[in-house]
Amino acid sequence: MSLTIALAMLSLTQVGPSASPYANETPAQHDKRMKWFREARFGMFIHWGVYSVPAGTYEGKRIPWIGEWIMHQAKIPMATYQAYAKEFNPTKYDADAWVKLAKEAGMKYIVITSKHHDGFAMFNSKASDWNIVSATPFKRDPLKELAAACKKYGVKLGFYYSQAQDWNHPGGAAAGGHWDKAQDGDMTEYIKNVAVPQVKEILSNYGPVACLWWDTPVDMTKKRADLLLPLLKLQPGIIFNNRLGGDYRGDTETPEQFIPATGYPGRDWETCMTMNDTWGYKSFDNNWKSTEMLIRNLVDIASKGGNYLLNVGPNSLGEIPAPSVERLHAIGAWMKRNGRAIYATSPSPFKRLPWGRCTRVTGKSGSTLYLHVFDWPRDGKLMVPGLLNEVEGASLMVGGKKLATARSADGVTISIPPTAPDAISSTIVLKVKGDLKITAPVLQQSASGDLTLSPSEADLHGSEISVEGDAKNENIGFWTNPKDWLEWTFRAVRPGKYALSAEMAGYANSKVTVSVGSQKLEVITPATGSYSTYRRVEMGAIEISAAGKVTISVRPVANGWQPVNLRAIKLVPADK
Ligand code: FHN
Repeated sequence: MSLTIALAMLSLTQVGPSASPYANETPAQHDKRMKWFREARFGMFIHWGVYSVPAGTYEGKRIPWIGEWIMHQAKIPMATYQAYAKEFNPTKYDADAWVKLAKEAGMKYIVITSKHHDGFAMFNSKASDWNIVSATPFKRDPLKELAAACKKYGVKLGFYYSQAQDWNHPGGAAAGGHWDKAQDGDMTEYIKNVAVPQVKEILSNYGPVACLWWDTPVDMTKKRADLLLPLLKLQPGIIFNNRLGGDYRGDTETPEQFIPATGYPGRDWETCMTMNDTWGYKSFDNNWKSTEMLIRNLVDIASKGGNYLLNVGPNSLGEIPAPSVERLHAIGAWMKRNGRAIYATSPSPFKRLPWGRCTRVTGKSGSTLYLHVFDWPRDGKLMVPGLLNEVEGASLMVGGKKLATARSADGVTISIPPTAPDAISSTIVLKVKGDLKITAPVLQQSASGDLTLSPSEADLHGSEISVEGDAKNENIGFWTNPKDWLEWTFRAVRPGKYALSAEMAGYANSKVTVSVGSQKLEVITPATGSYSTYRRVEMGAIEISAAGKVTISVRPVANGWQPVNLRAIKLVPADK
């Protein structure tokens, strides 16, 4: 079908819920469409635009916060901001080199900002002159070049498009607040006149588009979202995220700058994250995450069934910052050795492992468990707690050295060499027979009654709350959503009265309820000045009336909750 006919058909398409190209998709069709995404696990996010010219500095001042928001943060008038385009001449841009870099890092797809909130089209747009071909000395269309390079190297390409927030087109800044008369206008008109034609352009002129990455759906009513949704039909099979608005859930959840505690069972998801503290280039942001953290994040995400969309913010010359390149090379080297344990794997069957993470591939006769060991045990024994299956064999992923195993009522113990093959994360391949049989080890109170309930033993409920830090410095963090809560279950052996205490940290006083059956303690946590300054809080006393299963839960109190970090809760017999 020609493009003209396809577009004509689109204008006849009825809007409404049926405007979704996937409204009648069967589960099997959905799985087929999501297949590449589920296998990919690792992608490159690229935030690139005119904001790379000021690079975080305006009128001699370093503007706080993320670089691509500089126009908004410094309330830069439209005309002043638009003048930056004249200096945007990325002569060092080399699409081939970018795609090769992504591919060598082990990334299977790229998502680039085709238009961010500054409304600047990084492509040749007929819908607005505020685009890289018309408004800059560069004159080239970088997306055309990127699409060609992606095709050449077999890397999928997706487009980010800021549909609801556009500070340089009248009506586009309605949602994000505006500061210049020239921004006045109607949001629906902006969507009709700018967003709709531009989304048509990016979905028509660049070959296959693997995903559309909408963003900041402020004020995106269903009516407005329905102006955009049918356009996805221009790219059969395209994936779109959950940020379109209008209550459309899309295909993917998009946790930003964090890794959810348990992933999103039943939903596909992708954590997007910066390597420093900004998405768009800032000349003075040097707060780079370590390669160790990035690799472990990737492993952690894969172990929870998600993808890692890791950002680079090229400068105005078209160069990806050297610290990003360095890290991507290091990740690539690790992926060459361990990628088999990441791509196309399923989430871990274990709730938590004391030394690292697990990914798995399950077949008809058994499973291959990939054990990602972050903390290599010094005693030569790696315990896989609760695993009851018969073992077929164990080996190191790199080099294939066979490892002896022993099974006991507590799980499987693998004999390992004295030193870790990889300081960041070593992979052990453990093949087991039959359906997976795993028992969650039950925490048991000691005979003296003392019990420490550690973060990694907790059951976390919610979207953001998660266990942070390494084994020695664990805490429950990212507890920013007051709906999130947690609980511990243990077997009590010594009934009696217990004093409860916990170490907590946070910027402000906060209120939580600690419950044990019908007993409730309302606890006020102190403002400690930071999320890493902990103070012990005496929570009060509870009664354990009989030996057996006990559950202790901690929930935010609706009025008075502020984010806190929580370290282990301690139970000590009250008469001690
Ligand atoms: O406002 C944007 C931000 O600049 C960046 O693009 C991120 C990436 O997920 N999305 C928005 C904030 O959620």
